[in-house]
Amino acid sequence: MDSNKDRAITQAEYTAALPFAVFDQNADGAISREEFLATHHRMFMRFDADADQRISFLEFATAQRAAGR
Ligand SMILES: [Ca+2]
Ligand SMILES: [Ca+2]
Repeated sequence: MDSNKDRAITQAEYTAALPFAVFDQNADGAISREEFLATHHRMFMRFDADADQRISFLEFATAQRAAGR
């Protein structure tokens, strides 16, 4: 996600990593509250490797490394 490798995630990098279509699941040209929350829920599940409903620092760091590959 940190495409310019400055160890910080800019707004532009964040936006590029999360294209509109990922949120707009039914492709109706708008992101509903449900679509927005569902997408973030999926992200949470991906970060929460051991599924204990909490993202530990290690899980967060691992997910960030995987995303920045
Ligand atoms: Ca939609
Ligand atoms: Ca966890």
